[in-house]
Amino acid sequence: MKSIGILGVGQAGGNIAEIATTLGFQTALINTNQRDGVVNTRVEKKYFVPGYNGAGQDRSIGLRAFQENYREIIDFIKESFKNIKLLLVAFSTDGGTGSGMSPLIIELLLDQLPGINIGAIAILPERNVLAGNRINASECIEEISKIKAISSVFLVDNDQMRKINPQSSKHQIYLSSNQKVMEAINNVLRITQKSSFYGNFDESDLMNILNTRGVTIISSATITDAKTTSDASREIHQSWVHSIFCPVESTGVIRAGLIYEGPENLSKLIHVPSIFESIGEPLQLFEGTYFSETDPTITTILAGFSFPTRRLQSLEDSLEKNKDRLQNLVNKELSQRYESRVSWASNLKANKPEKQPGSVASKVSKNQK
Ligand SMILES: Nc1nc2c(ncn2[C@@H]2O[C@H](COP(=O)(O)OP(=O)(O)OP(=O)(O)O)[C@@H](O)[C@H]2O)c(=O)[nH]1
Ligand SMILES: [Mg+2]
Repeated sequence: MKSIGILGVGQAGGNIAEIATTLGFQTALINTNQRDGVVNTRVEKKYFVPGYNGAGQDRSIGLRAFQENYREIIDFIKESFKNIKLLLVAFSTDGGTGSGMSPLIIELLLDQLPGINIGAIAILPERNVLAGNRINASECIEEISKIKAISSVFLVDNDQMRKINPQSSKHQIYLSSNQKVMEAINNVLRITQKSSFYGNFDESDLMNILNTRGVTIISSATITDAKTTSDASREIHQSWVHSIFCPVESTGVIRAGLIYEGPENLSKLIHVPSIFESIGEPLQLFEGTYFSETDPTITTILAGFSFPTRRLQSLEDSLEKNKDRLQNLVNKELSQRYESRVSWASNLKANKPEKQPGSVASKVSKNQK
């Protein structure tokens, strides 16, 4: 039984829970819209907030739906997960349901599920989304970043897939983002099940890293072509830039994992100081070394980063730039009227003479010859 559970909230969250189910995670989903949730057929445990039909990208509706039903929802979550150590709440930051209710769900779960750590898989929208989505994402991230006892926050960046596949449909971007994030988490859990003579990376190591408060990324680099330690370090740095998560922007990793899988002779290319040169050495490093005849792969888990200011500001920039135009749109919504130029013409409609009252019988008899 896997020790990490996935709770999907809203449509994107439900889609991530769907993939997590296929990988063998315990999962559940919550939505305000039954029609969104029923398509996630593999997720067995589902809660649809009664009396709602989606939140229509309105975070306050998502929040209200949770506030009105929080006892039932918390009970549903408690019953859905057994013997897990970490629960990751998955949601998009720019819709209404997941973005609106997830920060409060996480806060309450931290109180209500003692002994289980709570983290987040929060999806950031692509760069071309419109103002309403940007506002939602900024508000949501701000709320998440203020939760005191939260564990790892995985910031899944839909823009990362868009950069690789500029021509893809939204649906393809979503599907591959969902797959990649769950595969990354599944991969590090898989490693904790292996054993090695030369250094095990076990489940407590992983949990130690993932329970770090702040932003976490996981990435893997294949170093088949590396000849020197600096080649290998460069491959690792590239994997941080191209992962499914918001790229690392600053120094300040707190706990990290470094796992080598592959032929014995290439493991000597791992050089810790040069790997961490650009982001600073962490407080704690957990290493694992597993020799096999597979392609040489280095998986890194970096936890405890600050929220990526540059990426988040790129979401906010276009709001700032369009501040007046957006303000005008809202004012117009309230004030707009249409004034007809031909109101004088209403007088042209002559009144018909008043109807003469009279019985049907008298009219019929008048017309009889
Ligand atoms: N990675 C990923 N992103 C998704 C997926 N579905 C939607 N998104 C993102 O989420 C945003 C829409 O949010 P939803 O999750 O549909 O919203 P919701 O939480 O269901 O809230 P409402 O629909 O407003 O009730 C989109 O703009 C995308 O950024 C998905 O399956 N994967
Ligand atoms: Mg929805």
